[in-house]
Amino acid sequence: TEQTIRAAAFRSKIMSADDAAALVPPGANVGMSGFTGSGYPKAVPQALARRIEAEHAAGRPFKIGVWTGASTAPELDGALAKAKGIELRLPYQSDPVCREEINSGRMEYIDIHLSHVAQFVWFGFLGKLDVAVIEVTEILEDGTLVPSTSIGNNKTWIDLADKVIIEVNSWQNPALRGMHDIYYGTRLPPHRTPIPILAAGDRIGQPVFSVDPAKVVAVVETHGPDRNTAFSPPDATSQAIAGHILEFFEHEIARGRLPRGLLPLQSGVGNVANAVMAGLGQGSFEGLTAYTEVLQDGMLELIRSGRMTLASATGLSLSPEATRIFNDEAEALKKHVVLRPQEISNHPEVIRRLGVIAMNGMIEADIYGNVNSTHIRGTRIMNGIGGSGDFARNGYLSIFMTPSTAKGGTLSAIVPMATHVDHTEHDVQVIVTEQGLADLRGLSPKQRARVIIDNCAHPSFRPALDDYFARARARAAGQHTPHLLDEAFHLLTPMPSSDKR
Ligand code: 0RQ
Repeated sequence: TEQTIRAAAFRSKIMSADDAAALVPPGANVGMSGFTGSGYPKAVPQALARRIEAEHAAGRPFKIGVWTGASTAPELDGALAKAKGIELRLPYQSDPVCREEINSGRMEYIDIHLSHVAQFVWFGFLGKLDVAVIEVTEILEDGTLVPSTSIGNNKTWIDLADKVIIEVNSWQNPALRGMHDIYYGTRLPPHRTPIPILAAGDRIGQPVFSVDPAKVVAVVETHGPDRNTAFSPPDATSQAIAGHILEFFEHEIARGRLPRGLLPLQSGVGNVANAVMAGLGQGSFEGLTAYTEVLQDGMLELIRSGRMTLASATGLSLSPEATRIFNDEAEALKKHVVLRPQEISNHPEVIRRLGVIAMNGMIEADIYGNVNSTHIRGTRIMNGIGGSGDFARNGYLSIFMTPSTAKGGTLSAIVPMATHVDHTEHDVQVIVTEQGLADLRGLSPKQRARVIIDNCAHPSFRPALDDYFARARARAAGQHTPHLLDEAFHLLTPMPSSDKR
């Protein structure tokens, strides 16, 4: 305890997770730490879920608002959703129980661009933040807090909540200290000044959180690892997608539109993203950098091999094996990794200035290049937009990738009209499937449709898409973006009954 909680004033506030959870009133908006499975509180949310279940059993209503950085873990989203304790959740989530609660209509969910969340709370757009529950690794002598494996919105939660509950997780490596860069220069309009980041690795803030000690109502000690999802090794489809992207990069270098070290990379999570990173490790690229949200296995390997010199992110998203490596080598990795608040890791101004190459997954794209990242059949949420919109709209290049079919080949990922649009045709420059790559830059809608169908659609769906496009060209009233609204969704085959998300 003396080592991790060094400020005596905070030691007097040490209590059990159950006692800390008792300090959260029904109806409170609670800002929790946590970003894609890293740095979330391990004990208080579960204690809160137990308390909520007990209250419900006694016939008393009890729900809270849950605000996070991004997705968390079964111990947070899963436990609270299972207890039917969440009135409203924001932003990105990926928990199966949470997803089911949202899609059944029992839980409200607001899907917000990750860079917007903190400022919306400062603007007062989302209401009052009552409590913050934040995982840290240490409380220093001067009462500042050493962040854990993600930053997310923690600075904002600590600044704006009335009550702050701190979880000190002794499982996390103390060597994390110094890896973080917490920017305290954000202001509200009209008093804003430029964010002074000119290169991915620039440090512009302080390595710790400041907190008003008078607001800290509880300190809870924990000892547990982050949620770590194992990646399956890249399959043939992911490798084919990665191959098309790497060939495209070589082509852009040859045309003088990209330097050999490329530009700072942003990449989503998942197997395709990892396959792209693995591919970059085998290519001739040197001096790579990343300005991204999450540091995943593939990027860690690029750093360890010396091909990537610097990665800026807001959280880790590592497999158990990569977590072990990261912990063993944290001291050396500190020179190459910066963790920042998500309003800075995803800041449109910085993304535009640095010229980030955005690479994100999608559910479906239509023949004109509108991308659906979030909704199955236009109605059921999968995860959320996450940071994909921050990067896609503001990046130097905006790439979206997916296998050309889903559900065992029964559904086409290329459709006549997207059932929900997260990224409009204006924000999408490149679409990639295992079939090939469609470079949409400089093309009109009808020209886009031709390359998307020819290069990206699966051969089994190409004739139907060709037929739709030909008849839309013959019959649609408007010939800028020709559509047949009475049959735009006919290509959708019935959903397999197994898909009851
Ligand atoms: O469901 O597992 O039940 O079969 O969607 O699809 O192919 O496993 O792909 O894990 O890369 O996820 C867009 C969801 C892709 C993700 C999305 C079904 C498919 C499967 C997942 P099953 P895959 P991925 C950085 C940037 C938005 C946030 C973002 C995502 C499931 O990339 O959430 O980009 N992106 N953040 O079967 C019906 C289709 C389908 C379909 C896929 N056309 N029709 N079902 N599925 N395509 C990270 C952060 O921001 C934090």
